[in-house]
Amino acid sequence: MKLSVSGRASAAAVVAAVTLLATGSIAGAAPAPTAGAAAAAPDIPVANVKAHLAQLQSIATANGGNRAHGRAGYLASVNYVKGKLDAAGFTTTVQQFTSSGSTGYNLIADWPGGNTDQVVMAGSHLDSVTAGPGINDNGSGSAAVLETALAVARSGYKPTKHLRFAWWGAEELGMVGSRSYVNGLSTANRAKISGYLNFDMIGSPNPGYFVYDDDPTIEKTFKDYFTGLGIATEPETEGDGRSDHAPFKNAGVPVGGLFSGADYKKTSAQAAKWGGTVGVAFDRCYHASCDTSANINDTALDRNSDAIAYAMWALSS
Ligand code: DTR
Ligand code: CA
Ligand code: ZN
Ligand code: ZN
Repeated sequence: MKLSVSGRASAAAVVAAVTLLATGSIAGAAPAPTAGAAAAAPDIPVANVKAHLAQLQSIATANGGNRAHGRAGYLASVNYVKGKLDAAGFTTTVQQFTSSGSTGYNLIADWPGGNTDQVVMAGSHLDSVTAGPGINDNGSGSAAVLETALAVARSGYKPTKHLRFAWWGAEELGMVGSRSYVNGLSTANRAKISGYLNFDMIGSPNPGYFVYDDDPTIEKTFKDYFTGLGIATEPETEGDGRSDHAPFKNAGVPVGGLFSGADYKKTSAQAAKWGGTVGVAFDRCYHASCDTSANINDTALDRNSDAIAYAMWALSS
């Protein structure tokens, strides 16, 4: 079922809280990936990811300078992403919820095919803070997940497991959209989600390479990718409970993800392995008006985008 969400009038026409036929998780560690499929993952063109970021920047500029929950810039962001996915053959669903008196929207995109009793999900929050356009936080994750989904369509990938992609609303208000989604899943549907991969800030201008250490199988999948690039990673330790993987983890779904750093400062040991500037925050524009298209490190964005594709192929084969 395709829903177009554009403009307040049509948003009113959107059926509130469309019941998702999503499927659930298998408790315990995610199933081990097969190496062969990972080798088949395509390169994600960083130019394409940057083009999505340019669109999100334009949307913010045209809508009061932000893409925050309850503001026109957020709904315009949802419509942009949905339009690309609909054109590529995804089955999209818009889930509505209310937070702080405003209507919020999650965008869910299912790639037709694969075993729907085993669902591999990738997600990111699409909303910004009100202070700025939120290009690194979290246009970066949203654009990379979008381009990975489009790469699935371009390649005609037929995964063994079912692929689902999600863009969450109102994360900045406390993971409201993702919690609404997880709470709306039946126990059975939740038990079919074999893993949820979260991408929130993956293009920080003074980047680090952090891998979520919640699930060993998912963590190893990402670490193997970066080992192949000769890049040492660190466990992500500051984000527990601070992004959209938290509702999934609390519901027993294996989770993982990538992070390039926020307002913490890069140490000399980290600069020795990753480059960049010692004593400066990974993202000096975190939650600020300067989180614009200029607030992105292209190399980190490229590497993390490619890692998303690698993991989605490896975990769904
Ligand atoms: N992206 C931030 C939340 C956040 C802060 N540190 C981490 C580490 C890992 C994931 C997310 C975060 C926000 O949306 O405000
Ligand atoms: Ca790439
Ligand atoms: Zn934020
Ligand atoms: Zn964020």
